[in-house]
Amino acid sequence: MSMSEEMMGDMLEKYPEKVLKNRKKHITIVDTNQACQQIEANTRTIPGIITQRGCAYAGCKGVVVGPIKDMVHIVHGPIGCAFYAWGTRRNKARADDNTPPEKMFSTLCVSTDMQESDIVFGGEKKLAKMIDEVVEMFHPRAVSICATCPVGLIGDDLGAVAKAAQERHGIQVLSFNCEGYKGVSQSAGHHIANNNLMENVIGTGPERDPNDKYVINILGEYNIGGDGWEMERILGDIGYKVNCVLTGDTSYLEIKNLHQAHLNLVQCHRSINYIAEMMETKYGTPWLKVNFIGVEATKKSLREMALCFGDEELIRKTEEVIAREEARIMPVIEHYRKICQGKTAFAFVGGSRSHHYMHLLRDLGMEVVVAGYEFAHRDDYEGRQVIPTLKIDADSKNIPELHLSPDPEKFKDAHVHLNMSKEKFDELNKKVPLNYYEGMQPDMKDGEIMIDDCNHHELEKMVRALKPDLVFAGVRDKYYVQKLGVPAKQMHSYDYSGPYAGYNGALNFARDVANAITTPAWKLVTAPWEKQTQ
Ligand code: CFN
Repeated sequence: MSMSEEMMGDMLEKYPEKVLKNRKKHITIVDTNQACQQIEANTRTIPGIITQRGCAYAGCKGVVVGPIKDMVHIVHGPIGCAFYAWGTRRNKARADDNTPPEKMFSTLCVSTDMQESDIVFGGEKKLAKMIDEVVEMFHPRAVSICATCPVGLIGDDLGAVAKAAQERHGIQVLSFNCEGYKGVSQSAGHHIANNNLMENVIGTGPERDPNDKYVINILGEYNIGGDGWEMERILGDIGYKVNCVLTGDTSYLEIKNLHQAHLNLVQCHRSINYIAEMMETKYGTPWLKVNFIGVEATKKSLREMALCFGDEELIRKTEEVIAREEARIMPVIEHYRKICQGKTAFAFVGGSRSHHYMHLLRDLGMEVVVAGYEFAHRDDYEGRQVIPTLKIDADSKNIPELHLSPDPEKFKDAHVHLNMSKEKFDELNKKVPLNYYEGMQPDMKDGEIMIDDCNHHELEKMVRALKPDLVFAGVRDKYYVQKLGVPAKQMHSYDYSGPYAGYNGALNFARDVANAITTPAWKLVTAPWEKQTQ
């Protein structure tokens, strides 16, 4: 029996039989001889287990809709739901040419503060009044209403209230039926938010300017700790025009113009794949899965993007920026790498970051020996092969159309308009192959553990048994891990640090990781419960 199997047995033995059977399906010991190991994911957490997941409301209001800065977001529900979705995610925003300071509302926490009488008699009137007040006081460009659990239970008709308010005020009022209990995690809320934005906002702005070149959106980037700003810096230097970042530091106006881009980049696939796919169907906008977390991952993403546009000048500029940035940061990274080399980590974050950060940790010579997501779906774990079918059109210098979809059938007609010879493209494509696996498992090694919806009991057992040097987790598991004497970093909001994306992000991250590993503080900790048994 391998060490991993032995530890798993010990970890699961506490469970009643039914729970054990269920949890086993959510845990995989990686065996690279098997082409695809299945893992159960995106299913209901067993009641009573201390899960780290959030709810549908968190996924809709907290993740996708909340960061839109020029809208006022009304939480229809008890004040607690509003308060806990306020300000904790560190999705940074600032005024810019599109959004003056008086149209910035992202720091507000607005709620109908439902009381017992609202539950008994209904909350629609209170909500309608609140919309009127908000419009009068703030003059936002649009308003959102997000439902919490009790609203669904008492049956308030959010859609009708929103429609009437829209007619009264002449601005868009979007209602999201994202009651917390919908689905099994925040993932359902992402989907609800994606559908509404696609149906009612995206594409309502003016048409694309035909003279614009290299226009892109970054979908699934929320500017946590300023990540999106660092990506925009790099992409701007290369010559891309970033049309919209969805939804980090973004405005309602920019989302209306989302259809103007030539290419959609998808940073967090889990929360935004729906919009990427719907835009591909509706507007023919190709999308490319990227990862700007990690030096190597950033380089790969930049090269793939340039290849999508099939433009020699862009490829030259891309290499120039990569060389410039690497020359600047690699000596410092090398210094930190000496400290981090050979250390092990656990990564257990949300629905995409665990995999993204594996790349950056590898840049530092570290290995992620246990990894998992809270609410990802099977494709985020298992990966899928992406086979681009290219039809080359060497004459046109128009917009690129390259589809990187897992379904080659769907894209038999996909094509790239090249601004270089076909031979040159083939040569580059050999170096940077535009087909790859995305997903966690193909990036893991034999004997490493992949675990879905890991709970308090399981993580504690694994930390005790495998003694990692560092754990990347959320705010709920950070502190008990530290009480076990192991440093833990909160990878949802980066504690108070960041950005961690791109080149400057890699520097910040390397410094923070090296600091965490070398501080002697955690080794001096005795957990309160250990003291009691002494
Ligand atoms: S910023 Fe994103 S990257 S959107 Fe998603 S799946 Fe959450 S809030 Mo926390 S950090 Fe996390 Fe991802 Fe996409 Fe953040 S890994 S859990 S719902 N997430």
